[in-house]
Parts: sequence; structure tokens; C-alpha cells
Amino acid sequence: MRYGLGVLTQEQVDRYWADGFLAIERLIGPDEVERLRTAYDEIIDGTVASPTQRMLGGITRQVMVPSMVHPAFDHNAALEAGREVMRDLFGCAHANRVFDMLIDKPAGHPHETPWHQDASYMQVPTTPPGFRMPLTQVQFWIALDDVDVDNGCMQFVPGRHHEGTAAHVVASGDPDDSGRLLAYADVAEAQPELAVACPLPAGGATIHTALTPHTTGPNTTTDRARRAYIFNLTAADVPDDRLQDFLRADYVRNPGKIRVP
Ligand SMILES: O=C(O)CCC(=O)C(=O)O
Repeated sequence: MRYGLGVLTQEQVDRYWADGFLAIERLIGPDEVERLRTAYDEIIDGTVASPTQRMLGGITRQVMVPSMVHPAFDHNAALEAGREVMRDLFGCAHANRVFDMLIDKPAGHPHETPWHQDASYMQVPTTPPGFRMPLTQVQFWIALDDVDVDNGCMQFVPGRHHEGTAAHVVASGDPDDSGRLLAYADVAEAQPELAVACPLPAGGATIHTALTPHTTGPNTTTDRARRAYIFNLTAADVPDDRLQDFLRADYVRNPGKIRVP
């Protein structure tokens, strides 16, 4: 299937659907990285007040919906490029932003973000096992610093996004609070031995489905920031015939595991 192909190559589109994630070396250029870094720091240091700032699981700084408090996160080149990516993946004329956040791991930040699937957060305290999230929603994780395993880049297990949610538990934080941190109940189920780390230059991004197992490590460096800007886009108007093509192609690739759109 060839739809938009404004940002991604056909090979990248195919890889995304096969693996459930994709690393994009350059989503935005250095000027936009700089603008977003400045905005990011203004929120983290309190120059711009953000009532939705909290410690995820009591351990890692998270700012929910930064687009509400800073115009740089409401309109920027990453969102525009993200919408192009959605066109490439789904052939949709438009993609809605349904969520955005910042997760900050400064130098020396000691905590991992444990293995999880984003769909596990859909219910409080955790989504029941077997839940199948529509794959028409994509999470974008934009690196505003150069990232690798040492400062907490994203790591994924490929090819698992056609399974439903696994059992998750509250790793830390109040189980009834939306700021709780979730983790696979049995980490072996995530198959961390198959993890693919995604080092990126600043301005690069990863994209993944809500069912793709992923983690980030602590920032073990003494002098490197790790500022992640994250948003979710959902394909708003996938034409029926294309959705059908897309489902059929998915079914052919994954016999017996067709997902619910
Ligand atoms: O940025 C991080 O450290 C973790 C991000 C993540 O796992 C997520 O957004 O689901």
C-alpha cells in the first residue's frame, strides 16, 4: 500500500507494521530542537507554570499536556511531521493529537521506566489482560537530546503488537492515581532478551503502537540530559476502503491475529 510517503519510505512503513515500532533518524531540524528545548526547560524550571507537572510513579518527572501551558508544544514541526507520518501509515487526511507529555531524565536519574505496553494504562489501576487497542493510534517519542542506552533511549520488543495487553502491576505510586507507574507483572513475558535499543540524534524520534512492549533505562551519564517530548496521534479519517486494505494486509501478515480497528 502506498499512501502519503511524505516522510517515511515504503520500507519504513512496512517495517513499522512488521515490528510495531520504528526509529526515525531525523523528524525535526536543529532550530526546532532548540526552540523545543528552551520551552521544555522553561516548564521544568518553573519559568512557565505547569499545574500538571508530577512525579510519575513518585520517581520520574512527567509534565502532562504541555501543549496547554506552552505554545511551542501546541504547534511545532514535530507535530506537523508526525501528521505526515500518519498519512504515510494510514492514508488519512488528518490525524488528531489525543495526548502529549514530557518525560525528563536528567543526568544521573537513577530510575528505569519498566517494561510495559501503553494500553495497560487505559484503565485504573491496570487494563485487564487481553485488551486490544486500535492500532490507529501512534505514540511519537521525540528525542530533544542525543540518546542512547546510557541516558535512557527507547527500547522495544519487535513483532508483539498483535497480541493483547499482558497482565501489568503497579510498579510504584498510588494504584488509584493516574500518575502510577505500570510494569509487566512477569517481565519475562515482555521477552526483554529480544529488546532493540533505538539510539537517536536530537531531533530523531521513535514511533510505536499502544501494544508494543517497551522500556527506557536510567540516565547513567553524569553530564547528558535526556529530554523526551511525547505525543499520540490518532488517524482521524481513514477512508473505509483503505482501512479495509490495511486490515486485509495486516491479516495476511499475521494470520489468525487480526486486530480490532
Ligand atoms: O520516556 C520514557 O522514559 C518512557 C516513555 C514511555 O515508556 C512511554 O511514553 O510510554
